[in-house]
Amino acid sequence: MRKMPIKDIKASQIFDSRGNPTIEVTAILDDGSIGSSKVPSGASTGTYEAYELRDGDYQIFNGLGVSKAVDNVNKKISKNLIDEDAYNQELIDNMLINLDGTKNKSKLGANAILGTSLAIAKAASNSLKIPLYRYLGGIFGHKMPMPMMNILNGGKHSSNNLSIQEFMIVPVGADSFRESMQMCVEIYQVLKQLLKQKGLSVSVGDEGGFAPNLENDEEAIKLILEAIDMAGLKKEKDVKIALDVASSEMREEAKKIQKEGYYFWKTDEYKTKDEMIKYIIKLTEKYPIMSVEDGLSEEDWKEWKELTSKIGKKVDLVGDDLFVTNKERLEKGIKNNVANSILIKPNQIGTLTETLETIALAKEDGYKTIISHRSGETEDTFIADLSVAVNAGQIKMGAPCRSERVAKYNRLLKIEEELM
Ligand code: 2PG
Ligand code: MG
Repeated sequence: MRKMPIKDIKASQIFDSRGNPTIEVTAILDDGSIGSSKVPSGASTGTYEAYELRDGDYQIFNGLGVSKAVDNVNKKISKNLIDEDAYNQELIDNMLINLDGTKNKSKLGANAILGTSLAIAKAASNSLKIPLYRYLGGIFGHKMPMPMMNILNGGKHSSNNLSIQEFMIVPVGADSFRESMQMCVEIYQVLKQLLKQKGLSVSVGDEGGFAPNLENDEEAIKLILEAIDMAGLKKEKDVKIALDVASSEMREEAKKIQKEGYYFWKTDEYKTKDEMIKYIIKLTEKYPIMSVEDGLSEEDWKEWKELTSKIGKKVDLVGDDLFVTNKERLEKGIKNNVANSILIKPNQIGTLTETLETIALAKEDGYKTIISHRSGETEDTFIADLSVAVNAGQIKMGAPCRSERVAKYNRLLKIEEELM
């Protein structure tokens, strides 16, 4: 088997779309091929995610510097990986996991580890002169994903009064990725006009969706349905709605007021676990909602099971904070009939190999896979290629607004052209 030794690995501190520091890792191979990876970062992070190493010095970047993670790559990781075979991703990732030695990658930092893992994969694909999606997926990776576009932001991604984090449109009637983009973009532009007409704010949240103050969550859904209609499209047939409730945040807020359920902190509304289940079911019955992510918190396995048994046959119930792209947590979900879909974020687990293993497990057990960005992003388009490589089916990357999101949509448009 041909091998390609790693010649050098370097890291630097750069910035993400929220103006916070993040890490960029560059891998250089013996034949001169280069691959770089810029690591994203979440705001509504799950408790069980792999550890994002931050400096914690509050005098500098409010504690968010990543100079320790950068040092770990430059001083520890590179030394160990130089001369190893870049074409053997599994070996590289296992070395990274062993070098760290902790369960959640807290010693070297999952950001340092993921940056290295993905930079090497990119360098390898450049060395072999094949597109990244082809390198990752082989000839079987051919399916364009359906975008789930977050066009109205709330929760921790905005300062408006909506506690639900993401209101997304899913262009189920589109025949191609290009067409799905056209549908979503046109709805986005119509929604902007609609909000303006109503005297509502058109400034955007972290993921590029509008973030107006509204009466309540349902008004957000109604406005989107109105925009779909005004764009000349049919709800249900052409476009459905997806929500990311990000309810672990509501749980966190509830804890602050010494309660055990869900606190919609922006509107001062409290729901017990039981009321939350009823609320989610009511929304899915009333509106054309095909997918609900984190409708319940990362701790509430019992309630998740109940929700899954009640509406899991007709609605995609997506575990994000619940599964954190972690095989063990997904296994627990599969065994207990909890959820039927999983959100995939490489930085939740920390290496490419583990990400691919979790995707494989989900597919084996009939769970849908949705590749996802983070709310703090960069211009890195890795996830676009990944979604095609693994035939993920769905991808969420925010609104068609803010270049760190648009870069990924544009990458997928190019991939579709190549595949045609
Ligand atoms: C989510 C993500 C991405 P964050 O909850 O699904 O939309 O947000 O990156 O802040 O965790
Ligand atoms: Mg989420």
